Amino acid sequence: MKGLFSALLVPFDENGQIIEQGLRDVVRFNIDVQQIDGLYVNGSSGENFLLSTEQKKQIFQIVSDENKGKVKLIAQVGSLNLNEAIELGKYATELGYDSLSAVTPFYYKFTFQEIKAYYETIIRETGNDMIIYAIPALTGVSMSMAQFDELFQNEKIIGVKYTDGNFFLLERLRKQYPNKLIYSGFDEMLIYGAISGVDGAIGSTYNVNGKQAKQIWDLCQTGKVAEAYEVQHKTNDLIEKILELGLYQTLKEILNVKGIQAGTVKQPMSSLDPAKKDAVKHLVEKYEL
Ligand code: SI3
Repeated sequence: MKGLFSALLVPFDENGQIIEQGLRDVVRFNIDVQQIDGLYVNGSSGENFLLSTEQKKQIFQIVSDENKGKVKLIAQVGSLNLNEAIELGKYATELGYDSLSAVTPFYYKFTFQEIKAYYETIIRETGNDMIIYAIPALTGVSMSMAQFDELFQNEKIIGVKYTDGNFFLLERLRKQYPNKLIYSGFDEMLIYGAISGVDGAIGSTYNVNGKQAKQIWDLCQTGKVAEAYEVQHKTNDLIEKILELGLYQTLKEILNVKGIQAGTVKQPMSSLDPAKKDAVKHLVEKYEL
């Protein structure tokens, strides 16, 4: 369960339907070309929170079928509807997903005891392992060290996908929990996670730039931090452009340029402005994606 995981992009057509062949091709591209170690399925990058339960299941099934046991699979099943989270968790577990993950419940100001009960319920009902998905910037849920301490007492909670820039807390977690899996979530901060001793990273841009991310990762593992930093600089030039053009729209357009039918994003997100297509093509050439 260590290494680089792509937070899988999902191709949608103009009507918001999953493009099955496109999805299969994105999975293959990640495994064969980007050489990632695993896939994080139905996360933010999969536009999960815009999908129906049936679509989420369809994605879990197609990805598992196309993967054929090649790389590790993590199923993000978190939902404000706990019944849905359980249903998805059971489904992904039956399909053989290596672990579940669930975003901290958001929108309502849940108490920590409610958040803890949410994780315990999914674990009890599915019997699978759980990786907490902590992304305070989007959920508004910032957990303290004491709260992580309480959650990590449960041995089925095997780790955290840590999408945050609080490296003090990350360091405290790493020291206190050498046996829990910690995944760095922000691709533009990969080097800081890697030198802090995380077990891996999960990110959207690895779908198109996994090889370069792997260089940063490998250089850090062998203590070549200055060299890793050079690659991170180049990577962040690219990520900066991607964020300017529109994150998921641009990542999908990059795949489209590479000949993969990655479709578009799901409404209410808006499709890439056609005037930006040339800029995306330029990125593919300039960064040799
Ligand atoms: O699917 C997912 O859950 C993610 O991709 C999470 C991941 O942390 C990404 N965050 C979001 C909100 O997309 C990052 O990979 C992010 O896209 C990247 O660092 C660019 O900011």
